[in-house]
Amino acid sequence: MPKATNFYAMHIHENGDCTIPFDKVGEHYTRDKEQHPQHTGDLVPLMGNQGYAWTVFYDKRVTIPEIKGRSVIIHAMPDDFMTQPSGNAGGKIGCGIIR
Ligand SMILES: [Cu+2]
Ligand SMILES: [Zn+2]
Repeated sequence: MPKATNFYAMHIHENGDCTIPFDKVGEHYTRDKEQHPQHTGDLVPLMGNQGYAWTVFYDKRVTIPEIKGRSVIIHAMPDDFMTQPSGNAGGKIGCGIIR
């Protein structure tokens, strides 16, 4: 049986280029030179359920114009909300461009 629910780190990264293996997305998007997890693009964890996920949340950190054309990245592991520069969240397993 697969685990019912797993947590995956989710961030807005600087660049909207999802060319596999997602190594062109840059660092976590941040407006001011903050540290993780205070980057502008540090988001709530995604809860995966047997290969599927859906989420919705409020976030006052970002405005729509500043994130258009950037990317949302899902990582293989949870974000520890501590380790610099990106929360020790493992590899990038999903990428989408914000339009
Ligand atoms: Cu990330
Ligand atoms: Zn971050």
